[in-house]
Amino acid sequence: MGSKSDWGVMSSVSATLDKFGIGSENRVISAHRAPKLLTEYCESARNRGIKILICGAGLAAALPGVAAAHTSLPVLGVPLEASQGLGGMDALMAIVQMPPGIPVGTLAIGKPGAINAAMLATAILALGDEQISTALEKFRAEQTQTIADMPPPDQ
Ligand code: RP5
Repeated sequence: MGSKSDWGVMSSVSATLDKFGIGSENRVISAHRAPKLLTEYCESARNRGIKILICGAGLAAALPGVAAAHTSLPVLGVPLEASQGLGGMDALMAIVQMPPGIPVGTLAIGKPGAINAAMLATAILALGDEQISTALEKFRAEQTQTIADMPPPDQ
């Protein structure tokens, strides 16, 4: 994430991955404030065994795009609502409009996007991992059952 101030939302990423037994590391690395650190991190990620990068940032959110420029690993971007910003639309526009050839899978603004970035990463990893695939299918079936079991609202 681009700042420690993003953690309130981005903590949902590792919390969601934990449910599927997927390990993760959480780092604050700003594309604008620590560009060299970001380059080093992204360039070494694959050799350290990292499979997917999930980047959350607010304001002029360059983090996911610059990360994608430095690695061919899948990069998922979560636009965040920063306190001095434009409600997250600023970050959404910055993250979603990548030039062709350098993709960032862009999720929804804020917590729903953070959770779904982890869910999407889980689905990608499930393609090559039976245990994760089974855990994901179980989660989806239970989620569906929760909706089916939901009592109708009082009229
Ligand atoms: C972005 O600027 C960060 O991702 C954060 O959402 C926003 C504000 O950062 P702070 O001023 O709170 O550190 O780079």
